[in-house]
Amino acid sequence: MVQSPAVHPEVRETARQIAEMETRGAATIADEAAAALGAQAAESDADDPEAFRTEMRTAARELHDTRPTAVSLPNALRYVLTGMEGESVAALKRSVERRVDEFRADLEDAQEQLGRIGAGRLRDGDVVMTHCHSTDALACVEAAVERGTEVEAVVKETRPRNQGHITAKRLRELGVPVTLIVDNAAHRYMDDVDHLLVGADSIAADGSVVNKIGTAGLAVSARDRGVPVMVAAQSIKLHPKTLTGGAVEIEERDDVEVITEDDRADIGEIEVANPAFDVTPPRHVDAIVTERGQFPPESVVVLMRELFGESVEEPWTE
Ligand code: RUB
Repeated sequence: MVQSPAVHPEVRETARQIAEMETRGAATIADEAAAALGAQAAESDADDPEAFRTEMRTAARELHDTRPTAVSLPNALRYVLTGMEGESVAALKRSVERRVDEFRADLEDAQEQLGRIGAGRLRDGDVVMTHCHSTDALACVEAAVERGTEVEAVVKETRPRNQGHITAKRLRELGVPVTLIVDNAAHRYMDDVDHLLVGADSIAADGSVVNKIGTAGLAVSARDRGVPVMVAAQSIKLHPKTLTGGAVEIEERDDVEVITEDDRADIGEIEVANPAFDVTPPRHVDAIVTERGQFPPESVVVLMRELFGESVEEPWTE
């Protein structure tokens, strides 16, 4: 019987944390997944190069199969695995470790850079409305605050997981005044805000933005009120498969996030739907702010071609 290669406990634990949303948000997921591949490589006891490669692919698959929507995850795995090179296990290990370090450092630099670019859109006295918790979106506010720009925030709680609470906490740490609202109050507050500021899990070649469920309706509301919609997203959020007609899979999560089993039993026979993300069309987005500058959504495809070309490898499936 062929033994399947050992997956490092850190890979298994990282995969569990991503699947159960203890680790969440597209950039953080990518960062942790890359770190787990680093642990797999560093502590591998594979005795020949092919065994090492197989082990890395198996680990990457386990991480890949956790959540389907944030493209930063496959983009991170691809970056690490395509840089794996060498004739010996020792050389392969070094190449993976180098690639992981590079990826994680680039991620941090990109977020800082996009924060500086996004901050340029915020003026003294502006009020931003946020949805969910996005580290890329918060980087823009942080850079603005560092420049001395005074901003306030209307923070949507973001059912069913209330990631708005994390956003509110981070904003308070930055000294930003926060008004927390329930999701249903968003349209009521649209006249009081100057920007809708959100992150992204994936951006398609046509400029559509895939982000936390509720973003699409919020963007319609913002359009209705003339509020500009700003999407903060590092280039690892660009979904290369959409260049060749692939679709972004929208994750459907467990019913218990929406309703307790007791409440459900009390109501009687119902279906519960819990899609975690939705798609905002490019016509409802004003700017996608990346570390390479800000783009009207329709032209993000240019950056995508430059970064990925036309072919998209999936080295974990080989
Ligand atoms: C998080 C979410 C965030 C993006 C961007 O969803 O939709 O807006 O992931 O986050 P979930 P970041 O909580 O289900 O993972 O800017 O930190 O990458």
